[in-house]
Amino acid sequence: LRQKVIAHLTTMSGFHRELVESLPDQELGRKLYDRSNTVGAQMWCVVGARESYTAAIESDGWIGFSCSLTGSDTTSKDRVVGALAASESRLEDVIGRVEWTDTRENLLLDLLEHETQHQGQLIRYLYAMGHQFPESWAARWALDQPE
Ligand code: NI
Repeated sequence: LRQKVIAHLTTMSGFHRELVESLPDQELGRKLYDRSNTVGAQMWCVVGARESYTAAIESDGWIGFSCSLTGSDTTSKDRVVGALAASESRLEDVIGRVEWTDTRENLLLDLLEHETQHQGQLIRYLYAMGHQFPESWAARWALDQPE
């Protein structure tokens, strides 16, 4: 099962980056409605969780949340794409070389759940904003593309 979780995470590791790459720059600052956060803030949480879970897996235990993106970075497409790409590589490196323990396997599952729940949220954002989904998203989640 662990190998399957790793395979699923590796397959979807570029999904969030592909989504940001597909959007016009100004869309990172957009909210779904007045009480929602922005697309960029969604990505801040994805990057921070990925970086923090990667560090936790490496340390064999949770060592706290931190994110390399600042609040103002979340409106910069280049910075968000860069942080997503760097966190993808770092995750792949760490999960490819650690000795697996129960703690590490639980962290791996937590990360998979976190990535997936943000994909669910972002699907709603894109429908509301009327943008096309990257092909990876449309295929994985059987999405109808907006007109
Ligand atoms: Ni989150």
